[in-house]
Amino acid sequence: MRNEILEYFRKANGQFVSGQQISRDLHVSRTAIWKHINVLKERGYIFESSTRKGYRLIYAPNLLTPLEIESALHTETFGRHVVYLETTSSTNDEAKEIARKGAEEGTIVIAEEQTNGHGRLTRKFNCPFAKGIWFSLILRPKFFPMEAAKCTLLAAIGVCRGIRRMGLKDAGIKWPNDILYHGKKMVGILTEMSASMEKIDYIIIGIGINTGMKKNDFPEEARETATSFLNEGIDVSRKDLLAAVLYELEKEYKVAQEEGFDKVLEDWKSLSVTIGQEVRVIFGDDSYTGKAVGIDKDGCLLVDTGKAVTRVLAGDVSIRPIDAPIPKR
Ligand code: BT5
Repeated sequence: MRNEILEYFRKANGQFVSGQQISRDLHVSRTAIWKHINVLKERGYIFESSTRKGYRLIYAPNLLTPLEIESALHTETFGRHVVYLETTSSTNDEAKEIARKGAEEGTIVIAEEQTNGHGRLTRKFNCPFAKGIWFSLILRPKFFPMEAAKCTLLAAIGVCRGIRRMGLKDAGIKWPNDILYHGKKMVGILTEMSASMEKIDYIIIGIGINTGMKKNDFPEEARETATSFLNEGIDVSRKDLLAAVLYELEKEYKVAQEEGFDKVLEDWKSLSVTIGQEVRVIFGDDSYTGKAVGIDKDGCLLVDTGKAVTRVLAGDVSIRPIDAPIPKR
């Protein structure tokens, strides 16, 4: 209902509308409207009210309602269906739920706030209200299940290009799933899949991009290693950023389908900040060091330890010695 009320005010184009009129057109009580308007005010919307004329919307904050998203989109299918939630535990969980029920490819679930955003394993990902873009994209690719891991690579390319377009020209990909800016984590990506042996049912690509995060919004262990657009001096429009990311994601997804993964790997390498660096590979309690020399056709990182070249299928990689080289343009 709150979205409908907002849409109503937007259509009024800054003109006053009376509570009575809204109540009649939307079939809700005037008290309910008043309560919704108060919540919207708490969310940063500014209304002017007049006892004679009613209310008019004079300022809408930088939120990601379906209407805002639609006004910025330039994709064919990605983001054309939006499930918008002010708050949820995790958009990946919501997306799984609706994918199971048949939600179509390209649908996104987006939330202003996640109360239990997750990273890989059991790690948490902090997602406070409107301080980032927290969303999940549903894909139903024709790839074989064993190729699904490559969707993370594809997603990283799309997101990296999207955030470069919005001013962070030096953003680069750290294998396998982070986007760094000058060595600091700007984006986390979590890919999850449901598949049988022969066929992928759906893939959920969960993406968290830090826009207005300040130091204290990050978990303590990430305060020195994470960043946001705001931290980097850019007051980014969240809807334009989302639109740019979805556009680039859709483009790279087409590349994967039409030209195959060789081209995706090539694109990934051109945006990588991992290859060529001394790295530490951390896998559970074990770790070893070496030089990242490439990725193979399955998307595994190749690390030359001096004795052999190992294939890293999963795990964490930290880049030494400064865990943060400035990527080459
Ligand atoms: C990731 O995991 O980076 C994947 C994060 C994916 C989040 C999106 S948001 C939408 C969707 N819904 C979800 O529930 N998840 C996805 P990983 O590589 O495991 O990194 C997790 C680590 O990043 C944590 O242990 C923290 O140290 C750090 N961290 C937590 N919040 C952060 C933030 N906002 N920005 C940067 N780093 C953060």
